[in-house]
Amino acid sequence: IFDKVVSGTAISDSSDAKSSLSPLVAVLMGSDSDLPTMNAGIQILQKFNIPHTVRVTSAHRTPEFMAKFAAEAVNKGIKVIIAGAGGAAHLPGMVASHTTLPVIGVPVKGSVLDGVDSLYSIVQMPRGVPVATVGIGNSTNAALLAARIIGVGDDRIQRQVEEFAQGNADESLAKDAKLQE
Ligand code: RP5
Repeated sequence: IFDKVVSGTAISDSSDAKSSLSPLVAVLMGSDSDLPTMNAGIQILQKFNIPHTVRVTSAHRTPEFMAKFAAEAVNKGIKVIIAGAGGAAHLPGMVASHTTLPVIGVPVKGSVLDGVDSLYSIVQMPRGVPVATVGIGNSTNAALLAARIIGVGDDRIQRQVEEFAQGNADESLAKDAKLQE
C-alpha cells in the first residue's frame, strides 16, 4: 500500500483542477512498524472517502526522500500531511520544515518510554514551524483533524465530519440511556 492513492473515488466540486484521484492527504510514517498505530487514522480517511496516499519515509534513514516528498507535496495537490513516528520522532517537524502545508504529528509508542519520548520530540517545535500534535497513538484524531481542515473548503467532507460527530453523540446518549434502564 505504500506507493499509491489508497482511496480514490471522486472528490467533491471544491477540489482543485488536478486529477480527481490526486491524494488530498499524505499519511507518512517513519517505519512500517508504525502502521498498526496509523491504521486507525487511515480507516477514517477511507470511511470519509478522502483520497490519500500512505508512505514510509524516515527523517533519519531516508532524509533526502522525505525532504523531496515534503517539498513537492503542495504541487501534487496534497492539502494536509499526517506524519507518525516513534522514538526520536523528528519526521513531523522535518516535514513541516520542508512544506507550508499543515502537518499533523502522531507520536507513536515504542518499546520503551511509553511514547512520551515521541510526544516530546513532536510537540516541542520551535516558534515559526508549527506541527499540530495529537495524543500518543491517536491517529484517529489526526485523520479527523485533517478532515476538518479540508472540510473548511469542501462541503462533502464537512458533512462527513458533522455526521461523525453526530454518531459520537448518539453513541454516548445510547450509553447513558442504557445506564438508566
Ligand atoms: C522511528 O523509529 C519510526 O517511526 C519507528 O516508530 C521507530 C522504529 O522503527 P523500526 O526500527 O521499527 O523500523 O523512526
